[in-house]
Amino acid sequence: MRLDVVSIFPAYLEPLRLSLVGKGIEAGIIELRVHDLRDWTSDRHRTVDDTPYGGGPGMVMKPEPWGAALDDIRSSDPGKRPALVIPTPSGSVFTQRTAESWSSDTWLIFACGRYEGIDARVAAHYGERPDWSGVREVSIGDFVLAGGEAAVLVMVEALARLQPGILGNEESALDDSFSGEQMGDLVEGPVFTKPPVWRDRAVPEVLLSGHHGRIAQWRQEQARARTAANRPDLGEVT
Ligand code: JBZ
Repeated sequence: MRLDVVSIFPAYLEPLRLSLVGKGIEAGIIELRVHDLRDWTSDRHRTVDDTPYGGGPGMVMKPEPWGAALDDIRSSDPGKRPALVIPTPSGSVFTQRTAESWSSDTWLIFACGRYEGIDARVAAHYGERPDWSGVREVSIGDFVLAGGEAAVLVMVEALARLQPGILGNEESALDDSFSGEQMGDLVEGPVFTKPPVWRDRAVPEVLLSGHHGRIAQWRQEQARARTAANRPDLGEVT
């Protein structure tokens, strides 16, 4: 899977070279290219923003650097059609279902907005380009970020761990909270490791019992209790 990220803060994306995503890059499963939008400006001040038409607070990202950057990056592989991903608080919510659906895409180009966002003609234009595979405006949740970079870190990690060969343990991707049908729509319960007693707290005895049926039942009860307490929105727990 090829991933390109365009940002005015390319250093923000450096953490993607670490840990699980970094392993995927080193293994050749993920090809990550990060670009500085200012490389596609032509004025002395490398300007990427301007005042909003119609008035209002803040600044808006100019369309020309975006058009030049996206056309250039797209032309680096005429053999496949990329989708343009634009993180924005007004987009649809990116969920585990979204990650699953995107995980088999061959090429995603992420456009990180700053200020009040990107001139809307950029999304409109690439949405009509036959050599692109559509525009996806997404938000990672109901809070406001200062720009799209942190959202891209989140989305790329969610996509990377779904790539075949990245997790190592193919089971753990399926077992996690939200991952799918495994436990119904429940979050995971508590986990424990050695030592068996720590600061007077013992590991629940059922987990030491070796009785796999009782352990599975206990874990499901714990998951239900946690879901009811922390995530009542996930639907009635029976
Ligand atoms: C997001 C201007 O760029 C932004 C600003 C806020 C923001 C995003 C992009 S993406 N918030 C979110 O996913 O919540």
